[in-house]
Amino acid sequence: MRRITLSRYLIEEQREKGRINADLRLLIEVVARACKRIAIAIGKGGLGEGVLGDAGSDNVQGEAQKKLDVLSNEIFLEANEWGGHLAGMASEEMELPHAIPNRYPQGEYLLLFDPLDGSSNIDINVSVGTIFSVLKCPEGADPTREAAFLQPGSAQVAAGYAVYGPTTLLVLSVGDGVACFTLDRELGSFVLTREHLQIPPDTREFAINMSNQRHWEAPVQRYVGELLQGSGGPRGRDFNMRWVASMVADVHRILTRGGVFLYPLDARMGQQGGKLRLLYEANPMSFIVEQAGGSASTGRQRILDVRPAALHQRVPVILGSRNEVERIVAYHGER
Ligand code: AHM
Ligand code: MG
Repeated sequence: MRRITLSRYLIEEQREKGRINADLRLLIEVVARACKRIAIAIGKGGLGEGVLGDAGSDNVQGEAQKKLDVLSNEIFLEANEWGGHLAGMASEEMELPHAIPNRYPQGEYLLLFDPLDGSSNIDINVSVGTIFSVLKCPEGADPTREAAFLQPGSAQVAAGYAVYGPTTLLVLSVGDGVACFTLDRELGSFVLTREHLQIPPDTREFAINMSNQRHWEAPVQRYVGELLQGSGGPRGRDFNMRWVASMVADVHRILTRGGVFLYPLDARMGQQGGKLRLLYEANPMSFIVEQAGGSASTGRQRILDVRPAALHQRVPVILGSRNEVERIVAYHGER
């Protein structure tokens, strides 16, 4: 069997397809290496120093940080600042963009990331992940300021995520479909295991935190209510529900067998606009989902078209199988 490593895949994307340049290839290789280090730390669990438990600090969103949130953020910063491929970085765990130290050369790309997504699953041995998004730094923009990062998701040049589950996977798109790599732990390299991932347009599976039901808006109440009525209701069939509470794992299931994921607006979050962050959660996941033939919407607008106003802006997220997302968007329009 011909084994295609991530390095070879990227070289082919650069040389044969001309989709990426050497700097973007390096950037993705460095991100993959950082994900490997995070996977190793997670794999140690309670045997590792400073892996499980609370860090005793809050991030910019006022959420309690886990030790692994802090560690993963440091791994990402350290791995990415010296290669010369980046102009700047921004993270869920940092209020302001991270400047590339002066002693290193600067590149043309901006890297945005959620270093450890699904924090509530860290200590219980359930899948967590890393999400990343790559933008170009606009000509003349200052990459130490948030304005440089406030670009719509449609401007992303690459996006991906790692899932740290029973196997460690890296799912990637450089705008040429979606490919999935599995970490070969003996060799220490990511190997291509699925290419041209496609999300089926129809599904019988949905993912939502049902405990928030009483706070949802009417269109989401209606949609989920119809699903719950099963074969006796307006949809005429039964639906299954799954909620891992790690967006990476929930989205990965949808990329594998279809489904729809919702983190909708909630009456308690009116001001903040949603739970999930636009720039380093919703946008990269929406890029991947669209590249796999699915759809991603806030309910009122395509996520990749949202013009960001702030680095840590939040949005409602509805993504996955195209026909279900379209139905939910239509319900929003009927109000
Ligand atoms: P995090 O970035 O702090 O981990 O929060 C994001 C996570 C998503 O991975 C997941 O979809 C959601 O929060 C789970 O929310 P809930 O705790 O309501 O189930
Ligand atoms: Mg997150």
